[in-house]
Order: sequence, then structure tokens, then C-alpha cells
Amino acid sequence: MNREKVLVTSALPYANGKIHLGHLSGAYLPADIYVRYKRLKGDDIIYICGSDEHGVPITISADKEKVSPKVVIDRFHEQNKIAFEKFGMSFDIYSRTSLPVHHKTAQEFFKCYYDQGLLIEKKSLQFYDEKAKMFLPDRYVEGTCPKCGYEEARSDECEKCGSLYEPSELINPKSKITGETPVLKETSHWYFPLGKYQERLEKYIDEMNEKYGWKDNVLQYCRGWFKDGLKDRAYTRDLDWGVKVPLDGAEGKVLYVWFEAVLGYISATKELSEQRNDPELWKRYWQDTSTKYLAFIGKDNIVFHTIIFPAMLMGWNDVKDAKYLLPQNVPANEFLNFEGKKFSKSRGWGVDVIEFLDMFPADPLRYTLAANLPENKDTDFYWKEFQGRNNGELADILGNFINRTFTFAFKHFDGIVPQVGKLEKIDNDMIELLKSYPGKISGLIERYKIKDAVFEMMNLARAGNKYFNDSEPWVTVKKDKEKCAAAINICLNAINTLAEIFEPVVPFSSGKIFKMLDTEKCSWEKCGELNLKAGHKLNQPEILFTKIEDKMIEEQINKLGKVETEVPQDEEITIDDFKKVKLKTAVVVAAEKVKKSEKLLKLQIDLGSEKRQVVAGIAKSYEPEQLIGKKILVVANLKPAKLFGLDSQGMILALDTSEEGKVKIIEVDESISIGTAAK
Ligand code: B3M
Ligand code: ZN
Repeated sequence: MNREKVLVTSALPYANGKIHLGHLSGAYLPADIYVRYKRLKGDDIIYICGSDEHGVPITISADKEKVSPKVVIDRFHEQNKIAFEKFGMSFDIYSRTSLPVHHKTAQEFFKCYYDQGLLIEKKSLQFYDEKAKMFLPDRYVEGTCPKCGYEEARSDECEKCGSLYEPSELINPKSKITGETPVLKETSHWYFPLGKYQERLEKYIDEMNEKYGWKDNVLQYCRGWFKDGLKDRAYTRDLDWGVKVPLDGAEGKVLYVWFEAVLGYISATKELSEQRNDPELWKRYWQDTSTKYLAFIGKDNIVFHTIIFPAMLMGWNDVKDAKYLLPQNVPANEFLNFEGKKFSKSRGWGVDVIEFLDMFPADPLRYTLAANLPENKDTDFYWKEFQGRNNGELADILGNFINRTFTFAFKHFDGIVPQVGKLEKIDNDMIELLKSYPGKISGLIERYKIKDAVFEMMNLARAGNKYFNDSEPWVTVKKDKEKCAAAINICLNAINTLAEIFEPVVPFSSGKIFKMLDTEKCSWEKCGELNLKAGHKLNQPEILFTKIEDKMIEEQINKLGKVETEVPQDEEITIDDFKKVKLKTAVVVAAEKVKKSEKLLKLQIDLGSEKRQVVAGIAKSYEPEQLIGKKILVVANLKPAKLFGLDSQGMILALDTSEEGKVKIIEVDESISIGTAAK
């Protein structure tokens, strides 16, 4: 088999805020689906991402909170990393640009350009805030765009029309720190001569497009840039936070974040080499012409990945022996909006990933976003659509097909895959359809038509249901068991195929399906064949997709536009309220699992004066035997309740941990006797 070697990167999110659904749709989910699919195919692929931890967005956030940038980046790096994990992103590494390996790499590139005399030192006029006594980097200044008139444009870049200009061209500038009109003051910076590379860049993009078919939206952006003519671009900034300019006399200057952030992909790969104890790894992916490099991004990052980064790599490659690969494709997506408007934290419009995944599982979100990716135009996330896709497609089509097949297989074939036996046209058609699927999905994903691929995946589940209906196993089971067996065999094999082709989109559910089938993914070429053989024993089915009730969705819609205070204030209670709660120490004397519940344990506890039974939601955190003898704290006067049909008289106090669903019981010091009241 011809294994492709692939390097995939997704834009490095700024570690100054939580990622939201828009980010996922733009640069992360499509890449993850692509990468997971390539892994299924057996290709040799690595997937690189990490936090972008420099630049003015970070310093602005830090200033606002009156903390150091380090506090901000540490917090958001961790939070975003966890959010990505919960969402099922399968990065090989999630690195960060504050690491020494990145600073060193970025400085090497700068030195390489400096040493070959490429950089032009220029004096220029920059906005200076006389009140704050500092030069104002681009994002600290807001004004009207000289090209399109957008009123919230930055000092040298307009978010709306994407143009870059000199700060002196900005109309009606204002300092974001003090609100004053800044003055233009002279400073000196090194400039990267982008124009020098224009011809080669145009040729590179044409060539890549011809060979690999670049997306129209990306090409159009690039052409617009070329039409305007590429200009020298400042490579340094007057700022403390960032990668220091590695030259004498450059104190107080750092590399412009965009010129180093793109190099973060390379440094992250170097870190991966380190982690895997494979020093040459990064070179195999970055400097070996047999690799194809794909950069997944959102549309606001196009110029940096198709023009600036490639020009930088050319600048390096021109003088060094070890040459870097340029992106073979940059499949940028448009934006995802939220219920008809742009995401806005300050207006309470949208939902961040962690918040979402605290309420709903990841797979329905992945599926909904994937089915509606902004591949060619902006799209919207609607809560109702999310509900519809979960209930009407994942549960009613995919889940239903799997569920009815399993139920039937257990009822009539003891949970064992039956013989295929004699086949009729309807069966052969279904077998052919299954065989055609991996190729069909490959064809779409390889061309970044992920939305279409997802549509086709669900179509296979639709076909499964239709086949089940048309073969009427509930009739044939009585009249022609052999025919019935063939249908169930084929349905189970269809489920096996579905588990594999759906894996890139709904990896968590796919894992469950494989478990139910008691099998694992097969090689992609064999996917779609009747791999589950007669006699193979199935595991008991589990619920794959739970329906989302209207109430849940309405609650979410009602929350929109309401801005919550950053730290929700706890409702105050009086000391008398508190005194009502009787906390007492107790010892656990017996513990056992509650049948059919993943979460609950049944405990017998001794409070000294009496023994009680308490049902506690701690089964994910403790094995029953670990609890025996533990001295704990209980709410002794809680009204008795029934949980799973069991009496529970009291509540055990436990603390949340950072691991989802896990808690740690509050344990009381040995010396305290049981039945002691807490005050
Ligand atoms: N951090 C911008 C963004 O999050 C930037 C991407 C860097 S990619 C090297 O949109
Ligand atoms: Zn503009």
C-alpha cells in the first residue's frame, strides 16, 4: 500500500480567551476529521497545534485584568487544551509558543533573514500614547479603515475588508488604553520585503492550485493581495511581551507575532520530536519532499498562511541546505455565525466549547458542525438545528438502525452474527453499496468536501434502515430463517462499516459501536466488506444517542444575548440558614455498586447513634471496597429520598476535581469520633 506522509496544522488559537463553536468549525473540526480519516487509511500523518501566546491580544487581556500576560496564557492554554480534548480533537501535540524551543526557532529565522541582508531597517511613524508613555501596537489603536470605512479598524489592518495599510493612513485614530488621540512618533523597525517574493508566490499558488485544487475563496483572497502589490512588512514591534529581537541594541523590541506564530508549527513539531524521543521526526515532516503539508485555518488567517509564511520559508530555503516544505494546500473555511449573528462574548452571543460540552456530549456537536461547515460561505449554528440533527438524524436514523438490528440479533440469534447463506438482489445491492462507501467517502474528504462526506455517511445509515425495512426480517424469521439470517448479517456488517466511516466525525460513538460489535476498525481497503463473520458474538448494545428535549433547547435560546457577570455571585444565605444544615461525621461500613447505574454506589454508614443507607453518585470515582473504613462528612438531616428505587438517608460531602465526573470525598481526621457535628 502506498502510505502518504502528511503534516497537518491548525491555526494556533490565541491564549487570551476560550475557544467557541466558530473556531471549531473554521480550523479545527475539518482538520480533525481529515486527520482521523487519514489515520484510518493507514497514512503516516501528524497533526500539530498549540496556543499562540504572544501578540497584543494577550497583552490587552492581561492589562484589563491587571495581571501579567503569563497568568492569562497559562489559564487559557490549559482551558483550551481541555476543551479540545473533550471535543475529541486528536492533535499529536498541543504546544505553546512561550516555550524556549519556539523562541529559539523564531530567532533563528529572523537571524537568517538578517544575516543575508534581507531585512530593511526603516524609521517609521508609529502611534504613541503620550499619556500611557508607550508605542501603541496595531490592536491598541482603533480608527476608521482608509479602504472601506469600517470604524473599528486596527492601526495597520482592517478586520472587515482584510486590507493592510500604514498606521498614518488610519482615519481618526484612538488609543485603546487611554482613549486619547495618539501621536505619530518615530521608531525604527526591521521590515520583511514581501514584494520581493510576489512573483514566486504567484507561481507557487498557481502551481499548487493546478496540482491540488485550492479552494476558490482562498484563491480569490490571494489574487486580491497580488493585485494590490505586496509591500514591505514590519517584522518587529515595540513591546515587552514576545520573542525578543536577537540583535544588539534592539531592547524593547519583539518579533511581530504573526512572523513568529506561523513558525510555531515548526517549533511544536520539534517539541513533539523531543516528546517522542525521535530527534529527526520534525525534519521528516518539514524538510522531506515526500511529505505533503496542509494548513487548516479560518478565512481571517489566509494571507498569513498563503503569502507571509510561504515567503518566509522561501527566504530561508534560498540560503540554507535544509529546506522547508511550503503548504501544499490551505483549505481555509469561511466563518460560522451563531443564530444569525457574529459570536460576541461581550454581547453574550454564542457559546464556548467548555460550556457546551458541560451540557451536551461532543459527538452531536461534532456531527452538527460537520454537517454545516462554512466550506464555501458563512453558515450559522442554530440550537434548533442542533436538536434536529441529534434527534432526527443521529438518534432516529443512525441510532435507530443500530438499535433495531441489535435488538433483533439478540432476540432471534442469541447475539451471534448469523450465516449469510443465499443472497437475493436486495442483499447483493446492499453489499455492493457497502463496498462502494469507503471510496466514496475518500473521494470527498481528500478534496476537503467534508460536509458532503458527512451527508453521505448518514445516507448509508438511511440505506441501512431502508434495507432493514425492505427485507422484513420480522416476517422472514418465521417463514425463511435463512433469508432472515442473511439480512441480519448484512445489517450488522453495515453497522461495522458505519462505525468506521463515521469515526472521524463521531469518534466517541464509533468507539461504543465497535465495542458493541466486539470488534475493531479494519484497514480502510477492507472497510465495507462483510468482515463480521458468522458465529461472531456481539456485546450487549448501549444507548448511543439520547434525544434532546425542547426544554433544554429553549433554555439555551433564552440565555442568548443576556450577559452574565464574569464571576457568578453565589446567592447569600444567613447564618441561620446555614445552621439548618446538620453536618456530621460517619464511617463507611459497607459499599456496593447499584445495579444498572454507572454513577451510584449504595453505602451503609455508621453515625455512632444510628446506622443509615446512603446512595451516592461516586461510582466513577471510587471502587466500593476503597470506601470501607473511610471517615466522612454527611448532611445528616437531608430529607430521605429514593434513588434508583433505593432509600437514601443523607448526603456525603465531596469535592469536584478537574477530571470530569470525578469527585473526592471529604475525609475527616482519624482522631475525630463518629457522630461529631460540624459547625
Ligand atoms: N492566533 C489568530 C487567530 O487565532 C492566530 C492564528 C495563528 S496561526 C499561526 O485567529
Ligand atoms: Zn476595511
